[in-house]
Amino acid sequence: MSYENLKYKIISDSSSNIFSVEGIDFSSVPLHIIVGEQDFVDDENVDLDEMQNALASYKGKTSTSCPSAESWLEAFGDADIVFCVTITSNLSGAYSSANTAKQIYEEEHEGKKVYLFDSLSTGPEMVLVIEKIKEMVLLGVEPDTIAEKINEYMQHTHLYYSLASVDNLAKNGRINPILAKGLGLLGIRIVGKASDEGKLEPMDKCRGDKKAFPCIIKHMKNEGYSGGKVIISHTNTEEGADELKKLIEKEFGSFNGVIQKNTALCSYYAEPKSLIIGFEGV
Ligand code: X90
Repeated sequence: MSYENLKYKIISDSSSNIFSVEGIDFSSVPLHIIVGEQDFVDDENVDLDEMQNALASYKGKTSTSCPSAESWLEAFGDADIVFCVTITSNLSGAYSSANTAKQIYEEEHEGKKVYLFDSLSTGPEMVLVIEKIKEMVLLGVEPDTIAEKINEYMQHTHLYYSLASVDNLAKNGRINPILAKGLGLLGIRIVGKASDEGKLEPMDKCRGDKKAFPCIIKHMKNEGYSGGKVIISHTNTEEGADELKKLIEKEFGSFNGVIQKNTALCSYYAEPKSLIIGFEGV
């Protein structure tokens, strides 16, 4: 079978913070943020200010939920070749439901194929992977080779974060409660990374952005960063993202990337004034 005339599609869950990708068929499958009676669907219509207001005033337990297998299937549509990138399987059920959808899709449509990637990460690192898949699809690289190269590429991309609070992570059991204890001090930024297993690995406590940003730069250097692509995503801190961008320019000569906004899922866990940074290292 010639693979050139096949219909390709890239899909991710909404933790990637993007709803479209220029020049290729792409869909985002929403996670949900539940605040009491309110269900915030993380798609392009979500009102992030309304969500933050609801979160600030609601006193009960809040939570998130991952896409169902049905919603993944719906996103696969009628594509022949699907490349599907999910948030880390160690913190969410999204990978597992996507895997169920993959089994069903491949069984129901002979010859169609879903390549599923567990990012072991989220947000900006997923965007790097999506961009790399797109690049290869447009170059006409054979799908099996794309999958192989993406698995290799993911070994060299990294994710760091500076979090203003770990409350929602702790309340939802996404961070070790012993680690979380004492991290909630006002003005303290938690700088850390996505571990190799796709969990949060807090590394430093820094007082304010002035300390946190140089700390991120130090870690980027340790990961062998030397001018590769960078994506910064922020929750309500365009200023913070800009400041980090300038620091990267100063340290490495240029900023080879973009700044994005966290949408609902990432801004629920990376609370206001937090940043997430994905980059290519060694
Ligand atoms: O299935 C669900 O309900 C979603 C659960 C997601 C839990 C974690 C999201 C973290 C988002 C925090 C900083 C980056 C951490 C990366 C660790 C791999 C953003």
